[in-house]
Amino acid sequence: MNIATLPTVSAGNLRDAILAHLAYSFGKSPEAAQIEDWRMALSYAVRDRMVESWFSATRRCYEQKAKRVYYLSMEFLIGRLLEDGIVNLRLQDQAHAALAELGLDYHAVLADEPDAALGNGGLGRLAACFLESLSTLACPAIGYGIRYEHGLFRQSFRDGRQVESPETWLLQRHAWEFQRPEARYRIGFGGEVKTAGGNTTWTPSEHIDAEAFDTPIAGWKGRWTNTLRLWSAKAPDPFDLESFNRGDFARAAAPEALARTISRVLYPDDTTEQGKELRLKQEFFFTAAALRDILRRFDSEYDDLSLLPAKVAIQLNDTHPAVAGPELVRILHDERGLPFEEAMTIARGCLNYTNHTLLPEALETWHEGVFGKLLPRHLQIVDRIDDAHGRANPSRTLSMRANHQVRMGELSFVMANRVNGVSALHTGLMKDTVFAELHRLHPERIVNQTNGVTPRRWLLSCNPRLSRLVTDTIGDGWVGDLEKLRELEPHVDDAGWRERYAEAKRANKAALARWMADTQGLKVDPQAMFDVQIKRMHEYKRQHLNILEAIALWQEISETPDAGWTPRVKIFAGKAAPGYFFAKDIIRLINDVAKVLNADARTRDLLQVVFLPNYNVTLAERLIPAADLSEQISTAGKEASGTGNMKFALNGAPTIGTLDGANVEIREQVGAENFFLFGMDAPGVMARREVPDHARKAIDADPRLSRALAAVADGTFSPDEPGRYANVVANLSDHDYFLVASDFTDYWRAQREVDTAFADRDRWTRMAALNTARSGWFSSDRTIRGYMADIWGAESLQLD
Ligand code: NBG
Repeated sequence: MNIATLPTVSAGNLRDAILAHLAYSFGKSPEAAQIEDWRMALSYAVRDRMVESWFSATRRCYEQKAKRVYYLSMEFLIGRLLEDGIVNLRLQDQAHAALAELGLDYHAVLADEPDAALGNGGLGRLAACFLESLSTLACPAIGYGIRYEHGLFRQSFRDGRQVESPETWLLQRHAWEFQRPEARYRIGFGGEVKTAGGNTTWTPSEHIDAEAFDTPIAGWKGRWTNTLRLWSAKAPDPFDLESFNRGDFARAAAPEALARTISRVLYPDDTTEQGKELRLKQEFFFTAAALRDILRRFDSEYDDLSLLPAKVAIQLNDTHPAVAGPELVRILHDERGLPFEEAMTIARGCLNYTNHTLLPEALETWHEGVFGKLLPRHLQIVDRIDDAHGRANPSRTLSMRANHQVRMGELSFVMANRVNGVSALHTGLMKDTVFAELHRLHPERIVNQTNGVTPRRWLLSCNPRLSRLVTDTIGDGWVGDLEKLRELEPHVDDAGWRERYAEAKRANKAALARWMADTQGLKVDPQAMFDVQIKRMHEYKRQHLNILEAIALWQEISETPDAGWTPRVKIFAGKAAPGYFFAKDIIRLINDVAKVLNADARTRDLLQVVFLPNYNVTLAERLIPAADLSEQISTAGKEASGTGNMKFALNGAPTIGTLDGANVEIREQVGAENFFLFGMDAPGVMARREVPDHARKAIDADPRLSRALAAVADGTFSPDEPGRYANVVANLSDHDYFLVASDFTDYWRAQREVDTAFADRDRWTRMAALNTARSGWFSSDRTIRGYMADIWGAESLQLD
């Protein structure tokens, strides 16, 4: 069949396509089909519609000899894809109708899809938003990552404690990937390096094959489709027949099992030493496979390697793919015979690096023992790169090879054409702190690209009620050009329009309350303020500041229940890395506090606390449209950007937050009067840390804080084990690196301002609506345009 002749989609032919796939792709009759079969059949029918633009995009790239962008990332937190596809192809009405004709509920079918949790948090979700924007902008691009069999662990609670179990998204059938057995590369590890006659050769001692799985990513209106290519690890010789014939079945199967470990699990961040070597293997595995693939494609079009920087832009998403530097130099020098300096120059012309955190513990380093054992040739090349850089910059004092470590941040910086931060504040701090010296040597290299989020997922599809109102008001041009939301501003003055805006939020809240009742057995009042903090659990994000404020509020409400309090439901969600015990204590504390507060008949109509398990993209899509207040309360200087903050503002939840990450730019955009600012700024934080006993002083100065901490310490929330939180209390009283105590008083003040503002519902609706109208700048389309112009030198290809 000529795919170009697929008819335009009506509900009728979508229904026929679903039935055809049900029969011919899955061998099921409608009578026998389970929900998963229907979901797969619908997905295939939708996927068919992407293939045409996928082929034409590829063709266009080759015809125009376009520069391609390659986004290398350990994580792509793509979540569910079916609705994304339906929305971007604008098949919602047809899909609803087709399923209805088949006697099926649209939402139930969509909800059957597993949430592909192939990331920890913001870094991975950003990569997923970027892929969608790259397609929307018709920028030729491929995302490269790992096809983890087990994504981020599944979280549940037992007695309030986090329990982890394996994520098994691939146990269900996955509709979106195309296996590419022909795209398979052999990746080496270990072994030895020999130099003879001026040539160096690396002979690895171990090999693992990387096999490609491609997922099409359709942009808005389905006009352009790029590829997400994920690598799966396979043994070169899957089966040892000799052992099998001897009856040693375990040994016979061992090569495959061993190889597969490489793509088996996504590492939770912030964990400790265990698995370090395996993680380095993962990093090299996917990076090396991506580079081979990139060069194969380049070789098929060009025969002059000096053209590489003009045709290839590689983005290193954090330092995880930093071995791309030495690996590309190795290929160009050892395998292709270019002089070392030239190999370095070409590699540097292609590579760019995004830094996503300044937290010292998150800046990757590898001990030279491990690095040299797995990648002996690369260690030599790193040293040569470092020498060359040192010679070219004699005033340099730093090296990428300090204390027997290989420092991936420095390596990435030195090997990059451009280095970018992810918000204005973060980029400034990069220049002043971790990369101060490199910035002095290369003042043109660091650029800022403030993060963004895709409006297709984070407004159009997750919040249909608000989207409908926006489209009714200003037309649907905002979906592809989010800055158009500004056109809503004049309507904010119209009381009737504000009522419609408020109605959308009320309906979203009622839906969330129903869902919480049905699935979690929780009863919450949808009239109350929904105050939401959802993100990975980390001390710098300060979920403990939030729960301490809840405790203090509860204590105060108990004393004066009739003081006109604004009813609130505090909603938390987030996973703690399994080895991060302090963060796990905070989860347990929040659950313990929730138990006591929610059982208190005197206060529970005014204050409730809820911790929803297993935070993921799907849960975020459910919570954000129903939020009234967005908690973005990190210690200033620690949150590189945040992207949840943007999603909340866009969906009409004003922020209570510090001057950190992209909060700063959100406040500029939405207006200071529509943002609840509190706390120290980044310089204030640094100064405060120098004050001896800063935590004690803050606690002594604030009776509310002292009383809240005392309740945690005396077992009010853990009567069966009063000392359970001794460690948390000690940390906050003595050390308090993240300045929870020092920011508490101002946080309390800002929260009471929130109460007052929320009590005047019309005022609140105005603030919320202005947040929506002024968040257009946070589209990832704007961010990607910035990368294309300032980092990649890539162009949008003409769309018909
Ligand atoms: C995270 C930051 C966030 C930021 C995302 C995306 C890492 C290492 N960093 O603030 O903590 O929004 O990256 O840039 O996950």
